Amino acid sequence: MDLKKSSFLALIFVPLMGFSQNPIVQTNYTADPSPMVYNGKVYLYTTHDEDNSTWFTMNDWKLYTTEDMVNWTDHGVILSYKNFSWAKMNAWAAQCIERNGKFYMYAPITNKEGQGSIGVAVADSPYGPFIDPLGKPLIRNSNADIDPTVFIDDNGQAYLFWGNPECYFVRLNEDMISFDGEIKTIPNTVESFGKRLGKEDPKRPTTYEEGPWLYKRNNWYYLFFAAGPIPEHIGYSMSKSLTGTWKYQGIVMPTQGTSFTNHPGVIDFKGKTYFFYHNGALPGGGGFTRSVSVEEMSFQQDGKIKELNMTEGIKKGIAVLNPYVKTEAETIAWSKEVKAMQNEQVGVFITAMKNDAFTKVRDVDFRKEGASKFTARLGTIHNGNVALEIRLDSVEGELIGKVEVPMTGGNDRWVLIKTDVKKVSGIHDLYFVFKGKASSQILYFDYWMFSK
Ligand code: FUB
Repeated sequence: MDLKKSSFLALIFVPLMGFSQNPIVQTNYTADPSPMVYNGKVYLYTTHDEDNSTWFTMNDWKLYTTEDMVNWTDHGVILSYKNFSWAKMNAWAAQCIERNGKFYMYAPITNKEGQGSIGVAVADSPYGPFIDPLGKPLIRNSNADIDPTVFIDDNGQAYLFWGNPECYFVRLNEDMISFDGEIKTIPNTVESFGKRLGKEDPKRPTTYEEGPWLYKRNNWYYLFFAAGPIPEHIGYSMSKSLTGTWKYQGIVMPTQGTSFTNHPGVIDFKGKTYFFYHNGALPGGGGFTRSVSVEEMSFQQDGKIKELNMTEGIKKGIAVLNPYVKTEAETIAWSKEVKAMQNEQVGVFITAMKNDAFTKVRDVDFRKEGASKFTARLGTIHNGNVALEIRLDSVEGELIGKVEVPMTGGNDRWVLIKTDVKKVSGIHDLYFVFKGKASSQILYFDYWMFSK
């Protein structure tokens, strides 16, 4: 990306107001979405912009999952650039893919010599732990070795595509940690990627910028990419073969919002196609404090894509949530003034940062028989006047229960509290509203469940 132009971004802003599902994570800044469907779940790997970043300050990758496309569970950091012995810094846009029960994460990192490189880390589970089996980069081709995307074709042949300002590709071997043959480049022609508008730049004759993503539908291959000039939009090309010839098709999502980069990720899940991207829509958000969002994508009869805008997000979930099993407090449809954190004692948990901070969980199915007890693991550093309210259907909706949280002394010390609640049945949106007089870190919340 051409960073000189980033200040232009201050000038544009698309407000996302009213009903909100986007950005899908509000408890941290996330970027560069890499969704993967596995065993009836969406695994969304993201990069992580550190709070208050004024540059790409990115140290690790995070994982979020959903089964209903509206409630997302935060699994915290699953890999850091520090897990690669040869890395100096930078955990940029990565992608994870499953093959024969193993999970391969392709990750662009700056090596100790300061060069762009792509590593691969392997795990037995989508949650990690991911281990670098090579002890060195998989790709060290040019300083443009960023934004890897991986694809396994129907015949089992895997490919890695990547790069800025050229789009490189190579065939991966079946072991997924080595490659076969030479690295090739997609011709950076107007036919492949469309003519770039704006000031002429011989290094960037087309709209291709970075962030490639591969997808296949009805025997058409799609190559989505972040397109220039800066600020980026998302464009796409189509081909009957992965190795080309690629033909530019136009814009998927125009430049919108306050991030000067964007980054595509596309999946099919339970009969629908979803398009993930990022913007700067969270409070404090911008080009270096980005947030991942998602839209439903649809196609014309000829396979072309209907242009998308950044919206408030997915209006209708595709499954209900069962409140009778332990549910993580970091399973959230929407939240305000809440941060996700993690430690050795409980893994990921949330912290309410202010009085009236809240989390919303959508489409909770209490069924006909209903619930009248509630259990939660909580903690606080404050003595008295700290509570969790349980409300239905809106942040000011019916109060069905209230848990007074006793002082535990820290987020490494917790208490499990079981309490009676007003009987609730049927499907509701559930709101946890956090009350306390302190100016920060009101309470810690790890998990909850209802019972009869
Ligand atoms: O997140 C760092 C860089 O910004 C990514 O590698 C690009 O795709 C852009 O999103």
